[in-house]
Parts: sequence; C-alpha cells; structure tokens
Amino acid sequence: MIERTLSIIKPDGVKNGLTGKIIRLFEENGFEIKAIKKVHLSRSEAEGFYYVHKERPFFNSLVSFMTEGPIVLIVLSAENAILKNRELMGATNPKDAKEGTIRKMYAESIERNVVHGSDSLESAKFEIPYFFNVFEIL
Ligand code: IDP
Ligand code: MG
Repeated sequence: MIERTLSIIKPDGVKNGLTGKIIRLFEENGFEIKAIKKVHLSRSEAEGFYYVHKERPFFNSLVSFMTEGPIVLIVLSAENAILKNRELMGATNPKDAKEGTIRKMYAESIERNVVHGSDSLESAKFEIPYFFNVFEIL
C-alpha cells in the first residue's frame, strides 16, 4: 500500500548541516517528497505534537530539545512508507541502531537522535495534518 509518513529533521540534524544528506537518503531509498518546510516550534506546538508522551519522564527535556532551533518537516510517500522510514531511521537509541541507519550514522544520544518518523498509520494521520494543510501536500 502506498502510504504517507511524517519525517522531521530535528534541531540537532539541522544545526549539524545534515538536512541535505537526509533528504538525499530519502530520495535514494525511493521516497517521494510530497511537502517540505522549515519551522521553529513554540513550546505549546511541540507539546501538542508529542502529547502521547506527556506522562513520560523525558517529556520536558524532549520539548526543550525540539524547540531549541529550527526543524525541517517532510511528508514522504512510498510503498510501506511508515515502516520503511522507521527502518531507514534506525532504533530510538543510536546505541541499538543498525549500521547504515540515519541514527546510527548521525545521532549522539537517545534524545538527540536527528530524525522523527511516524510509527503507525494512526500516528501519520495525526502528525501530517498537525503541520500541513491539504493545499501544501502535492
Ligand atoms: P521514536 O522517535 O523512535 O519513535 P519515541 O519513543 O516515540 O521514539 O520517543 C520520542 C522521542 O523522545 C525520541 O525520538 C527521543 O528524541 C525522545 N526520547 C525517547 N526516549 C527517551 C529517553 O529515554 N530519554 C530521553 N529522550 C527520549
Ligand atoms: Mg515515536
């Protein structure tokens, strides 16, 4: 099934000049870019995006991290895009990520892990319209 998924290049990735490399990896791996924009989230915007994690001990730290600088939001499309992007990203903790994955190559910690990707169809259905309206997705 052709799916859409939300990718985010997080503040560490943008600051470290990885935007182009990551976009290239998406294209080389058969993803089509349906929408893209750079934004700097407010605390309340980041809190709303990560509401599923609001009871977690790392929530406040995660929100601080995600608001420390600009991020790049990307809607990707491909066959099995959601799982395929999770595989390309690698495990949440870069110590557990496989060779060749974005997090293995570029992430410095379990928190500062360079990229976000929707983890299910249900998440993608919440996350994509959280940031993009229908006219912005080609
Ligand atoms: P995911 O990004 O691989 O889907 P989630 O469990 O959904 O991982 O967590 C969302 C984000 O919260 C992670 O990408 C990471 O930035 C941060 N995070 C997750 N677990 C921890 C932790 O144990 N300590 C600090 N930050 C964490
Ligand atoms: Mg997640």
